[in-house]
Amino acid sequence: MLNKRVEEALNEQIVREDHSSQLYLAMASWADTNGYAGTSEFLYRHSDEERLHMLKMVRFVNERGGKAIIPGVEKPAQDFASMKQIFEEIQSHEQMITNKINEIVQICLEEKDFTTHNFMQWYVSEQLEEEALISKVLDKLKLAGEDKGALYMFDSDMEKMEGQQSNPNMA
Ligand code: OFO
Repeated sequence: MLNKRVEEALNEQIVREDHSSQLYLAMASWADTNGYAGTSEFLYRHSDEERLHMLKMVRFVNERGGKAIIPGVEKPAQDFASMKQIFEEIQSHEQMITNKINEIVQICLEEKDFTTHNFMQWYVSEQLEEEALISKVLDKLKLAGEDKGALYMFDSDMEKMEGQQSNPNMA
């Protein structure tokens, strides 16, 4: 059976992964309707990835004899001032997620749940990749500044920009 404290921590993380997916979907929709077609593709993909993170955790909790609680949909912000605001928000959101993932790893150690500790390492590496990716995007945005031509180039680059390299193994 899954340790109760670990199960609760994982269920709280399921809510956060779901919320991340919705938040990035709202950002994708904003970008799509504000002339940033390339960036919207990047954000749609990112939203899908977050949903996979949630599903991976749901399956794990259930496989280990716990019960995954499926959260309701919380309406995220719908309007953003600029691309810079979007990516700064993603950066601080992902930093918060990294802290939460680390807290779960700590709980696993305290409860001596080494199986979940092992499972969580995938999320630890994923966060490392995501934070590196977002800071790369922010560097590009800073270089572009307010220049319309540079922002146009940025947007078309984003369409091709890879998301996470690792594949969320659902098995
Ligand atoms: Fe980037 O948040 Fe999922 O893990």
